[in-house]
Amino acid sequence: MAVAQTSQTAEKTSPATGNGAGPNAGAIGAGRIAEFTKEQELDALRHMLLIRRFEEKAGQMYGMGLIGGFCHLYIGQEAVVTGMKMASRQGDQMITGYRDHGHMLACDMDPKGVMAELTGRRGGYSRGKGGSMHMFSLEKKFYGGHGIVGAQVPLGTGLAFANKYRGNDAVSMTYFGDGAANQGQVYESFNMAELWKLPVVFVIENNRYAMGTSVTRSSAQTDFSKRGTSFNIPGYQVDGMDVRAVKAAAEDALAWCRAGKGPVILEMMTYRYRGHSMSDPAKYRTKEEVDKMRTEHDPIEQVRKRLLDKKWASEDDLKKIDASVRAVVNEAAEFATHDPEPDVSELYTDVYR
Ligand SMILES: Cc1ncc(C[n+]2csc(CCOP(=O)(O)OP(=O)(O)O)c2C)c(N)n1
Ligand SMILES: [Mg+2]
Repeated sequence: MAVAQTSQTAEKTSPATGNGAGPNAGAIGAGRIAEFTKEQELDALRHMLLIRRFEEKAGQMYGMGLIGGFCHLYIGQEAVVTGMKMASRQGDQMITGYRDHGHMLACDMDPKGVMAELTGRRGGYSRGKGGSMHMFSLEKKFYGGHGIVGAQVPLGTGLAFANKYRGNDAVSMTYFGDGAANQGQVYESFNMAELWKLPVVFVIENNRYAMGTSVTRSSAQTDFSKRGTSFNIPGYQVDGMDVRAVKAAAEDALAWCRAGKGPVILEMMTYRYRGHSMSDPAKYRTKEEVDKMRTEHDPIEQVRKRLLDKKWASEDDLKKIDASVRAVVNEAAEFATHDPEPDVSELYTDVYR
């Protein structure tokens, strides 16, 4: 299957070494690597660039004191959510933790509404009262935005239960980190998901660190694709820096779920370039480690290079795409800076008791 194939590629290109494919390698279809057309490469580039530029701008605005509270940037991990989304269908749901801006943008949520939520303004997705970690869009099938590590995993499993109950053919894409993968509630969810054959793809974004703790310091089993073994959930390691590998794996995993075969685990081997949150000086890793990832595995650079090599785009074309993405982000930042804060009378609205 695509994932088993990509795990071989991943040995050369992936940021982390793994043990290859998961426990049931080969169970989900034949070997296949997603070759992108020109349009698909350009689509992936635009989506990943939007996330990158949005996050860079959010980092700047945080530095200017415009964003209060927590702010966890997704820079470096863009290929994961982009490849997953490219393979998904309308109606599929997405749920994740607090490193969530990229997921919202991938769900086509309005960058203005996301940025305005970061700055606590009325036009934000939670009317300026939720902030970076707490945004939702029923319309775009994005279910948050959760600050409690791992809390989204039972919720994402619940979305899958609802899909099965309603017979609507949708799949829940439930994302969590390597740190969250050590939470007890994750395994209760795995058990129910397999027992009831729920349509959920558990996407473990292994960016090698949970706050300042590396996976090798915190995890007895660092091959997260194997975490479902005792529940009979198939799991695969995927090069999460290559959007084509992610899309191929996602297609197979989503098809498996839609065929009623139950959950799948995709361990995305990825990396975050910035600190855990804006207040993290990242002293637990070397500058060389980060630089190596940026120069050798950057997900956006990989697409840019392929486009140039195949002569599907010129440097000038790529500059134009970047400029158009920057314009969207600047407009969002402008809105988020000038939109008014919520009125004091809103203090007790939208509060559930
Ligand atoms: C239940 C709970 N315990 C601890 C924390 C504090 N905390 C916030 S993020 C985090 C690390 C999680 O790392 P990981 O799951 O790898 O996700 P990443 O930040 O790398 O995306 C911790 C321990 C929390 N928010 N909730
Ligand atoms: Mg992590």
